[in-house]
Amino acid sequence: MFNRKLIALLLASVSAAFASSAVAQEQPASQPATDASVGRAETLAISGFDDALPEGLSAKLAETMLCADSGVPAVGTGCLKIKPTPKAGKTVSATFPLPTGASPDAYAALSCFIRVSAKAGQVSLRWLAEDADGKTLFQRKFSAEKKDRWTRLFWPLTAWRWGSDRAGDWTQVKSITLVVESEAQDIQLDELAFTGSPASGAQADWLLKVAFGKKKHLTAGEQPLLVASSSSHKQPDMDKIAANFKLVETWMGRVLGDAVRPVGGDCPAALLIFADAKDWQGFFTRLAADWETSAVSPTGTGFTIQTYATSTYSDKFGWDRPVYLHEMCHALAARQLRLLNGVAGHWWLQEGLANYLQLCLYPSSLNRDEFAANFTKPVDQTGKGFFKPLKMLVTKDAGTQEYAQLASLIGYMLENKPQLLIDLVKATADGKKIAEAFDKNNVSLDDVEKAWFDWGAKTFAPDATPPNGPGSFFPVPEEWKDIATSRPASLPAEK
Ligand SMILES: [Ca+2]
Repeated sequence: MFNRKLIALLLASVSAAFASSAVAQEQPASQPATDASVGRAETLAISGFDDALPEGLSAKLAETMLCADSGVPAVGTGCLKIKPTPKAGKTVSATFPLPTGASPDAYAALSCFIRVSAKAGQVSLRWLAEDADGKTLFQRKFSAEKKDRWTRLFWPLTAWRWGSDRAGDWTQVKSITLVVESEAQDIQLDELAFTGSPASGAQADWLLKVAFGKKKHLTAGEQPLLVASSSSHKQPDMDKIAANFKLVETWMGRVLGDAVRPVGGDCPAALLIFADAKDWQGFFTRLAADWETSAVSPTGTGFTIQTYATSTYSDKFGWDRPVYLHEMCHALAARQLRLLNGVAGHWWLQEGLANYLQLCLYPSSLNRDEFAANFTKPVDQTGKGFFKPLKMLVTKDAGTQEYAQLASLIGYMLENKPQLLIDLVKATADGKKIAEAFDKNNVSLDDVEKAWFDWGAKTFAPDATPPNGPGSFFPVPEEWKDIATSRPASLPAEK
């Protein structure tokens, strides 16, 4: 089976020190910042908190008030005080709608002055950037230390993590929410704004810096695709991997139709290739530090987070490594289809697509006899068999043992129910119930399970002819027809 495990980054609190990506500037209380230092010309002001509370401000389990009398405000005549009134197990937060028509993607960072008061001496906080439905598209953890003076903080938009609700881009962000995640007497804010001009390619530059630092590396591919490697790959190899990436993008565009709705901005679909497992796992440590979360290093041979696919160099495979294709498919499904990686409900489609494509091009990844043997007995409805009831697969973030079934399910839908697959992807990406997609196509989950099984029993019957030579599962997609014929007859298996 595919030797790939999903281990997510854990959302845990880390050190009190500000990571390099949240830049602190000290601002003495007696010296309010000037307009020049705030850079007004390049600023999308959310509020200066001088004359009135910002329109639409809402708070959960907190009082919000203007305060002009509890110290010198950072800028102007007033600031905002958030006074938590916490309840066990409930979230303390304050939400700030953005000005109508504002688009934060035109700015480089969120910025504000902050001053906190807490018994612990510091407060754990998190920004959420939300779409029109209030779903989190981006998030940024940070902590603020108790001080008697203002600190100005910047959070570059390149170093915000995606949320686990919805994939999107900064043009869709309609509000930001400050979540208070530890005890605090009060939190004061001033001059809340998006600021600075984003450099072209900033997201890719940030990613390469986190991945490789000053280490020598090669890159290939054109935006939105990026392949980068600090390992033994030579440039011709890099170009071949990038060309393969492009074919995945073309294939996805052809078979997924109007489910292709890329996130905008300069967010790349990337494949990062590290020299060895240690270097690879170091990337997740550095990434977690930049995001101020803590990381659990992945095991196996590849891992994709957001639109960032990662793997290592292998002498055995060179450029033509099955796991590269697999992870590139995950990265593109996130960027082009807005399917989240490592999130229940999205998982079965992500893994179905990646494993289907892997089996199309690298059939040695799985033994065809497993299908032949298991399509002869009914699906065990208790979920203990090789194949699981579909109702158990579509809601989970499960493991590698279901990859083969998911690949066959995608294969079935692409051949027989392509519109159903498109509608399932769209409903999932939009956070809707997948029942809507089944209804629209006049089928039920049970109908699909039965039809998929009957198709599989026929397609993988011991006397059926494999579509692309012995041991193959599915026809080679047209994008790879020329390449597939020039490949060695039997590539090594990656298990
Ligand atoms: Ca102010």
